Amino acid sequence: MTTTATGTPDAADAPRVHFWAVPDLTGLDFDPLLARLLHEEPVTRVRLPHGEGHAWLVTRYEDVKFVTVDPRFSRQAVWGRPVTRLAPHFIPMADAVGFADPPDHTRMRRVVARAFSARALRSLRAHAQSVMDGLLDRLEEQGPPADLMETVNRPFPLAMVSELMGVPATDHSLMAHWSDTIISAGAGREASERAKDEMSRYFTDLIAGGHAPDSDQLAAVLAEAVADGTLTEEEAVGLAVLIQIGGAHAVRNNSANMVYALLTHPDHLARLRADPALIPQAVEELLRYIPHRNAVGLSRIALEDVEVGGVRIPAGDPVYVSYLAANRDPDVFADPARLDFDRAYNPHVAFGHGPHYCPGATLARIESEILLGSLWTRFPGLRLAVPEEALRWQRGALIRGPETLPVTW
Ligand code: FLV
Ligand code: FLV
Repeated sequence: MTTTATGTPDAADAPRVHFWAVPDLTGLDFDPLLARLLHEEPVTRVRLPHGEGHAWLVTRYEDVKFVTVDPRFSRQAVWGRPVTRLAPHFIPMADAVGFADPPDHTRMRRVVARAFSARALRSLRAHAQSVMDGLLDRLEEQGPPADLMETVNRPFPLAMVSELMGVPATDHSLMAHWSDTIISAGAGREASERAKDEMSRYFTDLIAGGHAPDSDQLAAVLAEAVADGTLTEEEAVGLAVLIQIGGAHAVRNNSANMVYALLTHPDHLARLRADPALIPQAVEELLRYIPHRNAVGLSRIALEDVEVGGVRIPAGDPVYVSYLAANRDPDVFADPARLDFDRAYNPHVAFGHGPHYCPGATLARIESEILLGSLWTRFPGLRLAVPEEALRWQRGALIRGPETLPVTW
């Protein structure tokens, strides 16, 4: 980019603004615009279906990492701005961790870390296997064919995050309904905002009630943090809502995409079944390979002029990073479009990077490992019950996944 004699950027030289129509994609197809921008315009500008104006989009691995750790890019400054975006509404509440910068952000995350301690995770791993075994018992009783989405991929992560949180089983379906409505771009702003209100009221009561049976459970940890003044009630509720949504909705879809990937890559599946010790590494590669979402999630605002990948981003402009594109950067990942369980070097950013790195990453990994390690052990002949072309994929989604996963065995 050239500058004018006065040193101000010449607007005519700024990258042109691409309208990102965000098509409903099939299977694990990679968004063609995103692929093209990574290779041709790694720091560019986009306009998304909702909000106003344009935002910068950063796609190269090193640039993505740079933006996510540099405090000159602020999440807090996004709140209240009509930044161009995929969803009609914002997912996090005003005081939620998603919109916080350090040091507030650090204070909130420290509280959550207690519910994700090594001790809590050990106990969650044991719980995960017993929940999975119970779901597969029921699947066996019911007999083929079955929708794996309905019988396994939905209830499993929902039960796990609810256990972490301290939400009783009787409220699981309520949680599923709220999470799906809030995280859908297609449900409309009104329905999503109403679901957000209802879900926050639920967590306000759960936290205030102090009903969590175990002091490690997040509702109890959050209640204590509110009581001792570490968190405001709004911050605690905002944290609970984001963790419940991420834990139930993101893992349901991502783990369903993993099952789909294996069902449609028979050689990969055969290797995993012959060598279960390979599962953790396969899960890492699937995390890298699966295009988890449509478009991009939450932007950051440049607090001052910052140069990214040789391009000057002016103060005040919103900036998105694409972790999906970064995971396909050929400078980091050899033959990035290939699903390769032997990939020796795989520093993927599927869980994000920097302060906002997913707090549930370890739990999500445990859940996917247990899912892939149990399904074919229990049902060796498990396969799609319909031709691959007949599968239907969610439309208008933020997080991508199949509508149903019909299988037989
Ligand atoms: O927390 C965020 C998040 C979580 C997630 O599980 C998936 C996402 O796409 C996102 C996101 O886009 C922004 C977040 O703040
Ligand atoms: O997909 C999004 C998302 C997911 C999530 O689990 C938490 C979030 O805060 C978000 C978000 O803010 C925007 C998304 O598109």
